[in-house]
Amino acid sequence: MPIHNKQVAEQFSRLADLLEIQGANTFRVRAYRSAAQTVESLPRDAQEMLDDGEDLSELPGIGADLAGKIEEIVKNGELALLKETEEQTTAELGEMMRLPGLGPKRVKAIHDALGVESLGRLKEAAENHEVRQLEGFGKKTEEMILREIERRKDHDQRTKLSAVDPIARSLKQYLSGLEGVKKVVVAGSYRRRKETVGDLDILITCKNDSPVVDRFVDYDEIAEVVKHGRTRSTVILQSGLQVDLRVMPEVCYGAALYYFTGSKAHNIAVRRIAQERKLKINEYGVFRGEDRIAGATEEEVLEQVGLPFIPPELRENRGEVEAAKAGALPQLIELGDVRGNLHAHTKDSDGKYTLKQMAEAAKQSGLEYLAITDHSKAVAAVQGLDAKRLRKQMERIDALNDELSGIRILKGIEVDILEDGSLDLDDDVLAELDLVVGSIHSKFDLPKKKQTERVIRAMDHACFHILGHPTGRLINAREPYEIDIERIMDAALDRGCYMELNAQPDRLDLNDAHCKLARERGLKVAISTDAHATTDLEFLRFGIDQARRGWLEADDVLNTRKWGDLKKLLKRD
Ligand code: DGT
Ligand code: CA
Ligand code: CA
Ligand code: ZN
Repeated sequence: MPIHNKQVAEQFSRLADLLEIQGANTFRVRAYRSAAQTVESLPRDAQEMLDDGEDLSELPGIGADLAGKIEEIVKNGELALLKETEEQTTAELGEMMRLPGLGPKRVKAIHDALGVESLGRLKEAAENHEVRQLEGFGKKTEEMILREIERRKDHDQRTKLSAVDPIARSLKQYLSGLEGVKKVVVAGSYRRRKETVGDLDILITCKNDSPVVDRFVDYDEIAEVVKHGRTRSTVILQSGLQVDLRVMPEVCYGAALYYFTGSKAHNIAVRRIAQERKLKINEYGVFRGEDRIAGATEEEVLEQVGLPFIPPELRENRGEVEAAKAGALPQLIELGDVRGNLHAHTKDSDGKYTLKQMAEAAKQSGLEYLAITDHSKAVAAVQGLDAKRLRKQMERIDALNDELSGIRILKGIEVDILEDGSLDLDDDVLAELDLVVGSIHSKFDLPKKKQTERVIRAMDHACFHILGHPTGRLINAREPYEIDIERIMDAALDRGCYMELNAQPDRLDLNDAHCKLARERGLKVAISTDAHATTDLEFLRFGIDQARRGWLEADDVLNTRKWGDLKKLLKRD
């Protein structure tokens, strides 16, 4: 049975949680946690890599032992050590620990004092104000627990796009191989490339009477069959993801694809236009009275309602229907438009590869330039660079540029924006760099006005270029900090600064709506992978997905330019 990276990563991070609760050695805990991250960010399924004979122990932070464990999970579906550890710990304690603000120590304290062993019981205990009686706990913690339990419920139901990708690919491959199947397409939010996906909506066309639905429910990754009809079915996969499958006649394919791609709000807006033309539009076609006048392709469906093709990423009823009507749809950016990457880490801070390895990987992936932007000294946990080490790195980059051809390495930094808006390095060293990305990595909880002014003050520095991951959110894990993003955009525009769309699939920060706001102001965006490993350079495609959802054209994006042209844009007066 295929095991996807998401499942491998989940087993490692669960193991780390449980070991932590047991008070295991922190290095061991950290090793499993980092292995989870590494596996989750692999561009291909570990299973596939093993099938191709690749040596997983060559991955950063994965030694022989961890590589063996990955193989064990892929082969057996589970890790014996995890099972053992689960039996030693109460299962839900691990879940409780994942609530932000409740570390292993606090979970242990609640468990020991109140006998709480499940999230349900924890919720009760918080509601009955039992938690605040404990030493070191207060009303605030209780409220936080209740809030986080609520929030988790929402998150558990939506899966990050990056985790859905390999699952959808496998399923599509399976379905395409079934006898009689003609077309297989994943519609819904997945096709719109939304950052998280609620469920997969799959459309199939096939030869008459092919038993496709019966074959679908045989798929070996299915955990539960919820519905099984003749032309439709709903199942839950092992990964927890729900799949809705529909078999449609070929003549309706375009109409069905259009309908099930959504979004619902977009469909409703288009239906209104159809009604003005005295037409009816649904998943079977476009109808004038009883006559079906379109349905086989999306293009002909849209043509009948007087609209050009609208890229799926735009279909959110955020103005795309009006723009289509007016012939004013954006010419969306594509992966091939990108020439360089403006945020990457090396071993000098928390990256996993050397400067040279990163440079070669960037060249390999076809980039013309790569900015090395390691952390600055305030991020002490990863040994961020001080001026002295940064200058040394700059010398090494100069030497590397002399040595390498076909790629230019830019001298950069991801400098910390300190609490008062000053930068973590002096202006004189910052001025020697090609590129300064400034980011917040501390004091996430300042009041909105303070947080906003902190960032604006940072942009006052004449050497500041790009605001890194501008809202700090982590999808399904951390809310954005309170910040007035529109005010910051205006300030950036005033000062000749820019914003990042961080393409890490956990971040995607700016989000789609923010990108659209930036474009409307004429503020340019950098789509950067924030690569911590060579394989992370592939995150670019998630950034492109989000940028397209945000209406961005190639010209709206800084790093579609040749370095010579970009350099001029970075010059501040
Ligand atoms: P998700 O699954 O929550 O990430 O989001 P979607 O957009 O995939 O939503 P889903 O799976 O509920 O439905 C798939 C598509 O089917 C949706 O995007 C539009 C279409 N659809 C579903 N319900 C309705 C409806 O009541 N009216 C219309 N016009 N379209 C609908
Ligand atoms: Ca869906
Ligand atoms: Ca659905
Ligand atoms: Zn950062």
